[in-house]
Amino acid sequence: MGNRTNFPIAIIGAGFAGIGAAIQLKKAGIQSFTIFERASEIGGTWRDNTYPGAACDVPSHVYSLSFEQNPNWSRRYATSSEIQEYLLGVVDKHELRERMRLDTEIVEARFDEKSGSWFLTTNESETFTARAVIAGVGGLVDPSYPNIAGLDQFEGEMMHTARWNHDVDLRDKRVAVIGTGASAVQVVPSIAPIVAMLSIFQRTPAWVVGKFDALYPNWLRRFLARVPFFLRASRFVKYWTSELRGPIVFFNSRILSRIGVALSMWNLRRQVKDPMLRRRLTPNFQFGCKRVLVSDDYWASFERENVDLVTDSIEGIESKGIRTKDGSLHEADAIVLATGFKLGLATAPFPIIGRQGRTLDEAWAGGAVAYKGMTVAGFPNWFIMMGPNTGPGHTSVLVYTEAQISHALQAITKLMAENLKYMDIRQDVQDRYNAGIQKRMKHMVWGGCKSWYLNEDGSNHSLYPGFAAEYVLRTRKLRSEDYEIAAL
Ligand code: N01
Repeated sequence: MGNRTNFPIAIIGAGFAGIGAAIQLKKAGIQSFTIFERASEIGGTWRDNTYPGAACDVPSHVYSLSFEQNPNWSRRYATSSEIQEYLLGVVDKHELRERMRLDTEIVEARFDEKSGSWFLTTNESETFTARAVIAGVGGLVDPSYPNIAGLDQFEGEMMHTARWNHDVDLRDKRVAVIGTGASAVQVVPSIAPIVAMLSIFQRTPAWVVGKFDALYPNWLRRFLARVPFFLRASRFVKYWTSELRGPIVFFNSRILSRIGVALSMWNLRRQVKDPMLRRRLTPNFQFGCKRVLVSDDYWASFERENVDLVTDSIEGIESKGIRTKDGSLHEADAIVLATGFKLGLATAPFPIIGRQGRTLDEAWAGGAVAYKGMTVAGFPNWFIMMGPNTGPGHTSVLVYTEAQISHALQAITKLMAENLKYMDIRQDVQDRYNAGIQKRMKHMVWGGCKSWYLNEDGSNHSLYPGFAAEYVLRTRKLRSEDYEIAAL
């Protein structure tokens, strides 16, 4: 292989994607990488989301790195802190800390065509040069604060689920939760038993299916540690179970949707006795159109005396609470914003300036597009993790991420081995790929309602329209002919 030390690689972000990429680079014998992380600790989503009840909604045997399987998950769906511990352990095991620059935010990246290098500028105005960049900055990172009048007028405590303030004690307080998405279904049942009063402001009810979470007994964990074959088998089974259920979640098929609706309605009936309440909690959009939620106790929370479902729309926030359009003031001591995230994968995380001075935001003005979700024409040697149209609606995102890591690694290995200046995906190849993705999108269920999956114009640049296995097959082999290649 070419000169390994003269090929500096920047990994941006120390979440699952960045850590996974670093491990695989190391395993391939490539040591010349630096991980840049804007926060003071690694972990991404699992460092940031510490609200009560925060956990994975994909079984942990699949929601972990296939090359770092963990026999010790304490339960089927690990909590946020357990996942963070797992990531910390993996970082230590692979001695990644020495390659890490924490508290270092990349604020600009500029490609220099002459040298085939990216110049990365940090928030401290330092500049780093990288021959290749693996951008693992995450897709759902920065909290989305709702555009509600008077948000800053509230005199009580206010916090977003993704920025939980653990100094605030909610015990015996009147708490309002705005939002009923994946974060809300976890936080609501966790705080309902301890607060005096919980008002949940629902704009759109969600389809929720059973989670069937369970603790893994010690003997099983010991067994899985001793016989890794069964750990791999467990992952295999859980992965294929989610894949095979995929069509119910993503295809625009009335028949398949009915299966999902039946599962969800069963879940609602077993948790809520009151038919009136059930009606108010029942969605009126097609199953799968928004992310299907997973919980055994979210709906049951509404049966509690101290929990109130508010379906009147919000007029504004005042010093003492939330005013709804019917004129009522719902007084609260604390407001929890379970209002989701800004969609990071559809825009450049910071100014990224490629060939001929074109920015990534300019390239994505009509919607975020990347070949196989990873490479963008005009931005050579830049590999996006969890990029456009690579999100799953039905299984572990890490299956896609690992495919991306492997693809980037193949390209980087080629660049190094053949002493190339750069590999730039051909515009025609990228256009053809995207046309195929958008054509398939028409058969998917996501166009029928409003969700974070969609851009303002209704186009979908976030999810992958198909099975994870198909994506993995499609990305398995680097097709050099798809790239414009320049020698040094
Ligand atoms: O956010 P969301 P989330 N007034 O965008 C409501 C991942 N995740 O944090 O549906 C009133 O889903 C909004 O209402 P509506 C997962 O990929 C994973 O819950 O737009 N309400 C909605 O109910 C997930 O999809 C895990 O009408 C307002 C809610 O806020 C993604 O993160 C766990 C409002 C936002 O729901 C986001 O989930 C948690 C307003 N002005 C999250 N603005 C895992 O377990 C917004 N809403 C892996």
